[in-house]
Amino acid sequence: MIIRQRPSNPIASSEITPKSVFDERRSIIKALGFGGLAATMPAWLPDAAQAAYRPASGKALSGTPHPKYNAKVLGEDPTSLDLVTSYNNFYEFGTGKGDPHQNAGGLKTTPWTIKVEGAVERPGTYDLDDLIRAEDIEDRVYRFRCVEAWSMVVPWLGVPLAKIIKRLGPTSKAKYVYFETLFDPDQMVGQRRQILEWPYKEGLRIDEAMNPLTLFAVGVHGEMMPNQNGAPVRLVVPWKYGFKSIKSIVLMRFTDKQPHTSWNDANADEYGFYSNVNPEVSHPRWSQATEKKIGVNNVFGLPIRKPTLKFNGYADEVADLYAGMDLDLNY
Ligand SMILES: Nc1nc2c(c(=O)[nH]1)N[C@H]1C(S)=C(S)[C@@H](COP(=O)(O)O)O[C@H]1N2
Ligand SMILES: [Mo]
Repeated sequence: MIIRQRPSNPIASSEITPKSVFDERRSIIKALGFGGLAATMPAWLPDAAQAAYRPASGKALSGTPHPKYNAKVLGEDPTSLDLVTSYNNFYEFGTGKGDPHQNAGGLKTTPWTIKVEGAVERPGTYDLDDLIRAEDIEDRVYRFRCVEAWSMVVPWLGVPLAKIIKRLGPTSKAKYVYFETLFDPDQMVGQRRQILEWPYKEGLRIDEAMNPLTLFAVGVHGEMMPNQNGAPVRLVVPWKYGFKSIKSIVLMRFTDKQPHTSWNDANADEYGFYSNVNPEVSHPRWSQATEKKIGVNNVFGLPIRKPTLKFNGYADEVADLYAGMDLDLNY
């Protein structure tokens, strides 16, 4: 459902309507199968039979297993849920790897709205539950490579971002998509300090955003996305360094110019806009040729390193996006 906004009132109706009334109205709209905007966006609104994607508490979240992006084809075991949820980067909750696990528990993720604006036919403030269709959720195991030269293997649950973007109808001016994370220092203790310029900002070229690999992820390891991993929805862009995979998204803006991004703004020499995983281009302070596999130790109990793959092993799927570009310059 789209929550219409009057230009003079930037507050979503979910915030000014008592919650019980809001929920009731939502279910009536769902039961009727239209929301007043049906005429302009028939392919968008959920039909009456559609189940909310969020399962009842305690129930597992499931997705269609991907024929190619699974552990067997990858030949690597997924990193344990325990490690995926306790070794994190989420500066809104502190800069230590254990801080998000410690500090993100209280983040309120229901209801959750995402504002869609810019060069798009159907702008508005969408309830996340209406952006995500349960039947579109896929189960995909991806390599995940942080710019700090460590990596994991993660079984995500999510919807290809292209499906969502297509329904929103980007116009010919939509050359890039810009994303923002929630800004709420009351809930996000890390935002009380100016570690980065908040809110966290990221962006993709529209063809990168529409690439079939790019996921709008809502779960991991068969569970709803844990707060420390970017609940309720975060990007997963597996051929790019981890920081491109922005967490807890509240805004998507379609633009004709390359958007600002947090890490590029903070230090453009070290973090480029593209940030494709590339063993041939060193970070100014360390090599990117190898990576430490988190949770995988040798017989001496020491972490195993392995060579980093170009585009994190996804070159077949994405190398064409950068044909003719100098990847030393466009790092
Ligand atoms: N909003 C926000 N998104 C973020 C970050 C962050 O600090 N804030 N860290 C990024 C970095 S550097 C990495 S490696 C991944 C980590 O994802 P994970 O904790 O789920 O492994 O999230 C990325 N997304
Ligand atoms: Mo990272």
